[in-house]
Amino acid sequence: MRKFFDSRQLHHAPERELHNGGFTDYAEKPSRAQSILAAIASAEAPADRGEDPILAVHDAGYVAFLKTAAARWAEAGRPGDVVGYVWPVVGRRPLRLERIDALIGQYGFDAATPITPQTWESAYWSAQSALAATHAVLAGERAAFALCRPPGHHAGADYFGGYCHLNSAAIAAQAARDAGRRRVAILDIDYHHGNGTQDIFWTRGDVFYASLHADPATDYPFYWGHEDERGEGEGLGATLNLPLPQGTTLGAFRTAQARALRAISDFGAELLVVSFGADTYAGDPISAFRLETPDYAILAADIAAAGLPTVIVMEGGYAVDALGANVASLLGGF
Ligand code: OKP
Ligand code: ZN
Repeated sequence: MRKFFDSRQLHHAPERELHNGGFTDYAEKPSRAQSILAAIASAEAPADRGEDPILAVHDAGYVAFLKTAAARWAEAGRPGDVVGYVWPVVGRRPLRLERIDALIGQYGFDAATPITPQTWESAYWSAQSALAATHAVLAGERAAFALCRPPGHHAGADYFGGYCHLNSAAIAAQAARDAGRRRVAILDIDYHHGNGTQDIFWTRGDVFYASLHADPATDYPFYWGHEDERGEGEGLGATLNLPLPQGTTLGAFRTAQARALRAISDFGAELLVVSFGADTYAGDPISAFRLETPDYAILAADIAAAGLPTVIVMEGGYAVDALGANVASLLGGF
């Protein structure tokens, strides 16, 4: 299987994150990618397809914000990483906002995703890795892997959060649509609900979003991923949320995944994007499912049996020492 990664994806390295009222090391660290690289032996550098495929998903004002946030922060005399503290809870509308703190609230939804001077560069190449894998599959590969880091599934068209800035899975799905695939499905098996991906395709009937994740009643991102969220308008029925309780092991996870795969097949998808998070692993430091390393091979074999051209995009997974083995298990099983 072809695999894609650009070393510039290592540059984004926030110093710390707000966690339970104090500060801890940033969980989404560059060593995650190094653990995966060591386990998959080699990865190709992606081509540079420019900003157009990113702007096919993301708002231009938001992209301009991501590129300039760190410089504006420094201009305001602030040391360290960009972090917000105020959010427009009643809804967002276009406003003429000047202060960096106001923009962070406008374009973000949590305080645990600091932006650094290298964030744009790393997110850009993460998206390019997803595009490279997508174009490999469009050109006839059965499957390809994008080592996306930073991850993407919490990022919406015009907001960051949950360690995510550009939504690589959504960018991949949109690129497949623009290349003529009429129906595309995204299967999100990260521990967390991919609220950004869901939001991007919420009113669209051409991209199906199915997610297995920890019940948002107990787990981040809390406000999205509940069972009754099914899409709207032309997208009604093209969103499927399957929340699972903390403590979930392979049996229940596999049953839910089979349900998602049946829905994807009924939808008539021509191409599949898998948002893969290894934070469902029993040893994950920020999550509470109980999957084991060999389980990923079983899940991957079930996905492969759906018979669709498949782009596998990396999302979360924070047990750094086991991360490479978990990814290798998934790719091997596929
Ligand atoms: C990203 B992905 C506060 C906890 C914030 C954010 C989790 C983001 C997960 N320290 N947790 O879906 O793996
Ligand atoms: Zn996650």
